[in-house]
Amino acid sequence: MSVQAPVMGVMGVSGVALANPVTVANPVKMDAVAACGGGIEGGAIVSSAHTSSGVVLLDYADVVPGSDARLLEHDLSHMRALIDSAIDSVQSFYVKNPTFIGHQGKECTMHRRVCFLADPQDTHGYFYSKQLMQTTPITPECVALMEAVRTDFGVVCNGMLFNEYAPDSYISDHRDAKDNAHKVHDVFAINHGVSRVLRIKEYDYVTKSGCTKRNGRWWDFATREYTGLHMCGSDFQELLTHGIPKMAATPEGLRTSITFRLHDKERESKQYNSYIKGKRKREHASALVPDTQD
Ligand SMILES: O=C(O)CCC(=O)C(=O)O
Repeated sequence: MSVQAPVMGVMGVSGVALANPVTVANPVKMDAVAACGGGIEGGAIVSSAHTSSGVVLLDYADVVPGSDARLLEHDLSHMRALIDSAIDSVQSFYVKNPTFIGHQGKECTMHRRVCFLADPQDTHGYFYSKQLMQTTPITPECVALMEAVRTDFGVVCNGMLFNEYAPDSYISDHRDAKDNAHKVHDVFAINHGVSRVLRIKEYDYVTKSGCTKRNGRWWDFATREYTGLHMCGSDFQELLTHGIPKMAATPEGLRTSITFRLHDKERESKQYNSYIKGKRKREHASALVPDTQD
């Protein structure tokens, strides 16, 4: 059994059938969700099912037949020590609230601490919003954890992105790049620390972002410490966004996520060249700004 079958409604802007407007739960009652291990859809807790490869939290084929997008949850309690030491090993590499120049020259901030580890021979770094996060060479503790993730869950990966969230930190709805850097579209995330909400939304092709309550569906899941969340399927990153929103009542304490992806320097070359071009353009533009100081 997977998530409850939705009531199908109007055709959405994306061309896929969307459900009738859903009323999304107000601040999720974390305890209730964590206790059942399920998600909240339109305010109702949906069921989850155990499979040999984890618990199916969301099977999007129930919404859009033919889709292979699924969200699975895995118990990682046997990896506690590995997870703890990997997180300890990266503490000095974090960058806090990095800023970058985004769309139309707007200064944007990433509201969290982040670092990216991989072998620089495998990748130029982590690409996001036309930016590049430099690669920190991978620590032995991270190598050990990555090896365990590969062996136990068959996740093909060579890079680890750490996101650390304080109570007021968040990551906006987004889709992960599904070409260039990531040959395999699956993203495997480890949860550590306090429970936060992972929000999955249908992608709205008009606004190029997650849907609203009126034109699509969304699901909230409580992240649980020492579990892995596996966003898998060839169309997951095409049809769905994910984010960690700031809620009205976010628990005190830190949450860290470690996401594992496969990076490929050769496939990144187009993205890298366009990043370098953009960087040169920005540097050139700022060199032309007159110095107004005495
Ligand atoms: O913190 C998380 O679980 C999500 C991180 C994320 O969205 C990402 O790395 O793309």
